[in-house]
Amino acid sequence: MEKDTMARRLIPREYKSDIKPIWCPGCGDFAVLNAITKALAFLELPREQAALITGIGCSSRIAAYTNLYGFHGLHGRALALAAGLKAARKELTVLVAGGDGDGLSIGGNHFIHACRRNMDLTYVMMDNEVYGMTKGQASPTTAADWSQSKLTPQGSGIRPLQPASLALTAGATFIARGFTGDPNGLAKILVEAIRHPGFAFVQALSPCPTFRPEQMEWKRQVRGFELEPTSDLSAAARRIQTDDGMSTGIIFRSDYPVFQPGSGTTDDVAAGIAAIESELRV
Ligand SMILES: Cc1ncc(C[n+]2csc(CCOP(=O)(O)OP(=O)(O)O)c2C)c(N)n1
Ligand code: SF4
Repeated sequence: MEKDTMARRLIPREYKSDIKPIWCPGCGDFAVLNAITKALAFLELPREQAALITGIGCSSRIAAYTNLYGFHGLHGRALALAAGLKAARKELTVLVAGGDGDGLSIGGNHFIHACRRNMDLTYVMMDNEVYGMTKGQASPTTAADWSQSKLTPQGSGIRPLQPASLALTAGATFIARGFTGDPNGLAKILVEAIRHPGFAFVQALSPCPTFRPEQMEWKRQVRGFELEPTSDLSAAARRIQTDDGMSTGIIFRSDYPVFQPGSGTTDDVAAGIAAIESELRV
């Protein structure tokens, strides 16, 4: 990759690739792409100093739509790959992205351990409360009574997971919720998440107009920037549990030692590969 270092400041569009997104019109994921590129431009991050690692799903296609280093990995394995990359290349800013299915179903175990390990990664979960790519099945964040999927015509009957709550319990040191209907607010959150030393989890409420058209109402339900960060665990837990999941802002931020195996130089490629292998065995 040609070096941006010492070059002029880039504008958000210059962090996008030439590949045209194939997301459906109105998909919230467009706004996540815009928010990420805005945040990178604000931080003046040279493209060759950042990587975007994703799993599989509509949302995970985002890696191809930026011109950062990237890897469109396996379903649910983005965090494992990212941990290995960060172990080997400490100097890279490593972003990770995917859907609620990718991160909480098949990738749920990796999510828990990424939170407790506290490596310096920024993880954006595009939460549309559905499996979009596979045509609209219930995900771990889908309400128990959502009955529009042919697989669960009477609803799944299973309580949804609250991603922020899981992240807090598992030890994430930065937890935020943004909304694609407020791309500037989401970009601000991402700036803080990338700056945060340690594992930063950002739940991006990202509507799927194709399989969850009712989510177009979120723009009337989501409240902007109500949350100011607390570093108090029990206050954060109370905040998450007493909220309807529609407040946005930084919920929790705390200092905790960052886990960085090895010296993080390119000599540590073996350490990176070992980290990926051990993650994939979890
Ligand atoms: C190992 C494996 N299991 C299942 C699948 C099928 N699959 C592809 S994407 C997906 C879920 C997508 O949902 P989500 O992660 O929420 O992303 P979205 O498409 O909604 O953005 C599933 C189950 C797969 N590709 N690989
Ligand atoms: S199916 Fe849903 S999540 Fe996938 S691209 Fe279309 S609107 Fe977006």
